[in-house]
Amino acid sequence: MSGLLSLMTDIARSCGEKMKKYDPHALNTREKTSSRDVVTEYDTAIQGEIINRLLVKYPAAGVVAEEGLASAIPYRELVFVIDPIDGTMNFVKGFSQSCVSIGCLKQGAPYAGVVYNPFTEEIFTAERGCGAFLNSRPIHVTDSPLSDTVVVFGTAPYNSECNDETFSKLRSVYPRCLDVRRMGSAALDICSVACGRAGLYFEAKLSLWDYTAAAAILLEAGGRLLDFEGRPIPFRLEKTPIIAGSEQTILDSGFID
Ligand code: LIP
Repeated sequence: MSGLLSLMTDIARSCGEKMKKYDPHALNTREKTSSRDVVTEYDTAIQGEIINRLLVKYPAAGVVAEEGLASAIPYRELVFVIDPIDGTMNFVKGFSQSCVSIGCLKQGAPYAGVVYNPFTEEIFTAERGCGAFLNSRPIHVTDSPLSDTVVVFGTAPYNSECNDETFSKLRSVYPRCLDVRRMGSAALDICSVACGRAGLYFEAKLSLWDYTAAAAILLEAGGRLLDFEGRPIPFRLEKTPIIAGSEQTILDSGFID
């Protein structure tokens, strides 16, 4: 494991451990754009720690982060893309599907990613050309057809204009798979596809920090990451639809003409 991935992994682990010490009944939260879009004291504190520790080692790197550092992608060779707690609503409500997500773009493309769920003690890691791992064991997307897999999806709760498209896709894919799940963390959902636990993931509107770390893991696990038109994801700040799967499960979904 390179020094970069090792640092990202150490930081994700130590910040994840802090998440486990919280009391969901005594959590300071604040609404951002709506009651569905909240931030907690932990999101802010964890984001600060991640950025400080990364920039000590990589002072020339750029940073994009969900809480207040999302206005531009710095023009740097390395850019860290951080979601301090992905699955914030799960964290607030006491569901165990939330994670620390630290991604790294190199010349604008996914280079490395760490996604750590401290509640299940599952850490997904990857670096370009070195494979993808779950708790240090190699992972790969499923080689099954969609009909033999579970599909995970997101409901884009910050963007109600996506409801019709989301539930129309859900209705069309449901008969083509074993069952569906809405787990509440895009990063963990994409990692579930990377390790073959799920066959496909889709969501109509995601931010760069929701998927960058998991994208590096998915691509190293032999998966594909596309938008709803079948185009590669450009890794820019504009929100985008995401489909994650194997070549076969994406074809089987019927989402891409
Ligand atoms: C969340 C994603 C989830 C999506 C939500 C939100 P957050 O990230 O993980 O899949 O449906 O709209 O983007 O806000 O918890 O970091």
